[in-house]
Amino acid sequence: MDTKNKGFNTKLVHAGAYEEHFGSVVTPIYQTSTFAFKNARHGADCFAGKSDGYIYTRIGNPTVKAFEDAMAELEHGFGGIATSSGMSAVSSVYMALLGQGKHIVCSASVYGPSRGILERDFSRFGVEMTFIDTSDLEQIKNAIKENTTVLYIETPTNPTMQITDIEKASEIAHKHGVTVVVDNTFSSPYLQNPLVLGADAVLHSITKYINGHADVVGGVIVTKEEELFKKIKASMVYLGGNMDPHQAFLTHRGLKTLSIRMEKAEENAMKVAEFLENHPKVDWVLYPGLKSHPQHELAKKQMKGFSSMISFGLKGGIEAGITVMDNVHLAALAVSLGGVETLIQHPASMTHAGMSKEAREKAGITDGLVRFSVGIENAEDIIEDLKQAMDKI
Ligand code: LCS
Repeated sequence: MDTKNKGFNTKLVHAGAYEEHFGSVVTPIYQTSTFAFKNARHGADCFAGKSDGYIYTRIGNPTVKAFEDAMAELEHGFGGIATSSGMSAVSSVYMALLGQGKHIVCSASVYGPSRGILERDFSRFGVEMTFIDTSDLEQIKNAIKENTTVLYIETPTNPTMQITDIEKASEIAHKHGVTVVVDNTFSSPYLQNPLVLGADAVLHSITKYINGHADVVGGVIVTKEEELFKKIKASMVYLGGNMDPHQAFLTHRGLKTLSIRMEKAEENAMKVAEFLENHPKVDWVLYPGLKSHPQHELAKKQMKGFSSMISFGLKGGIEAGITVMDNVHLAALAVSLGGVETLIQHPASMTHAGMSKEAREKAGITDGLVRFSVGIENAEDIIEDLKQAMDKI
């Protein structure tokens, strides 16, 4: 079914599923590593890009392609590249766009390993890097140098919830020929479309909202143009970071309910954020949906909703945070986010433990910060769980 001119929910359910599979309503799992060519000429044509046939699952697979096409449509891009993990998406983009003597400008507060792989690995190959608060456009202007090739933005940032103006940041970057990449994991295409706002590539850890059920690890990249698509896809294929067919099947199944999951999670998150903001033991709350969030107006303009990630600090600092984390019952004390279940975790000792304390403090990831991923349970049960845990402080 051609879903190009259909609404978002119709795309969620039907996009990508237009190939003939014996009338199967759902794209089947093509659990095969390789594909037989019709003859030698056909094989040569597939490799030369003159025929559309499949070659080898690391390069392409119908189940994976259905998911990639759906994501490309939802993100308004040229094409999708599904990967084995979100980090595989991040590293494929870095591998394609960075090189010796090249420079990347990156949000200081991003998912720990997205920064860690630059500092630990890409630095060994002569890549230069500057970490800044990309929500401050002046800092972007000042950080771009002659050899800058990439502006890498996470918005909202993990876990500090800073919002970067994608449209304005892209304008600045494009004046200098810099490629803009946005990690859209915290928003999903339901809430934010970076390519429409001016970015050149968007990526996701599909482990989070896209799949939504905490049972798959994976990633996806969507580019606006064909040229960039080919460049990143080639790096992904050589790195061997492809998504496998079973992963793609599960992820595509999860994707179909993205809207209704996001709506419910956001409705719950707003209630949880308000509860936290009014609780006497809470020092501060960061949720883009709260008027107190420093970029609330920008979030309203750029996003269709505020997602369901909340960071907060307690007056009793990290000790109080540990009491809460050790005493919740409904919320699981676990990393990851964006699933149907509520999770709580401590970035300084968990997701961002790989960063130096100094870098964390500079990025706003303080020891007292507790991160909460609100699920789709009943809001009153999530709040009751937090309340009884906070009573123990
Ligand atoms: N980008 C963002 C914004 C993320 O939050 C994560 C993972 C990744 C990329 C990497 O994706 P993965 O390889 O794990 O699929 N974030 C995690 C987190 O906050 N807790 O655990 C994983």
